[in-house]
Amino acid sequence: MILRCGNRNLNLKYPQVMGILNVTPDSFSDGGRFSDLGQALYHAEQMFTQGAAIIDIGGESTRPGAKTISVEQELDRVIPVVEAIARRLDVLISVDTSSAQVIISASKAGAHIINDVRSLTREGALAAAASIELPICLMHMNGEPQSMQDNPQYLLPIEQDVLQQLTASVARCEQAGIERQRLIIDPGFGFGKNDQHNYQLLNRLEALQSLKLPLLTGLSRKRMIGSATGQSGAANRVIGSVSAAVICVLKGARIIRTHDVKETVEAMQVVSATFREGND
Ligand code: 9MG
Repeated sequence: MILRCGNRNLNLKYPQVMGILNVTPDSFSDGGRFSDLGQALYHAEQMFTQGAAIIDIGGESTRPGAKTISVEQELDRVIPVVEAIARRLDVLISVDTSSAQVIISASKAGAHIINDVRSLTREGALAAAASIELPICLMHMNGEPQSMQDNPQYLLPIEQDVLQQLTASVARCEQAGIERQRLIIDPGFGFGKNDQHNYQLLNRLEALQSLKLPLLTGLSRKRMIGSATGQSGAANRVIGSVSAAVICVLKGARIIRTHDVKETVEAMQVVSATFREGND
């Protein structure tokens, strides 16, 4: 299966790795703008060399309890990085945003994919996404990042809730004129889900294949990995994260969002070698 990403194609017959590039101030050691850009480029280049097919650039933290920022701040952080990467690297650029203005500006600056954890629910985002021609990743979330981890509850089995919400998001997009072949779905591990919800969802991930859309997953270094391994520091969760990524692709995921590109690419190379020997 091929996903058209602007003027580029992404082959989803085999799993692809999306490297995470956070451009929030706390992700840089010094606050100067110029060096921020240099550091972002260095990190992007490193992930590209390690085999990332996509770099996902985010200027607003979506961690539980994270503060929202103004659109101007987000544009200021994200757009120069998109432009610089588009000029220098032959890699697909994804922009992690919920803001209509950022969606439009990112597409003009050279982005190939929009990754919205809020599934185009912010004001103007749906119309903005309809006005561009890029793929959009729609993610399941229960609540808002500020409060989503305060005792999350589900009335349905988790995979059914996720499937229902994603089905509704897809229908809403199609009604707004966003072609189905532009959509990617994501169950949103860690977004309004406790550890048990997350592992139930991982166990039943194949249920999402009924939507027949490309599936993206992001479990990299998340708390659910630490809860199984006992590793409290995020940087010590690499092996657990790669293991979870392998489970995801065996259950249908084709894009893996990760901090640890080298390790994840190697694991995906083993999965791809196995897939290549299967029946087409
Ligand atoms: C921005 N972001 C953080 N976690 C994510 C996840 O699991 N999926 C997607 N699509 N984006 C995420």
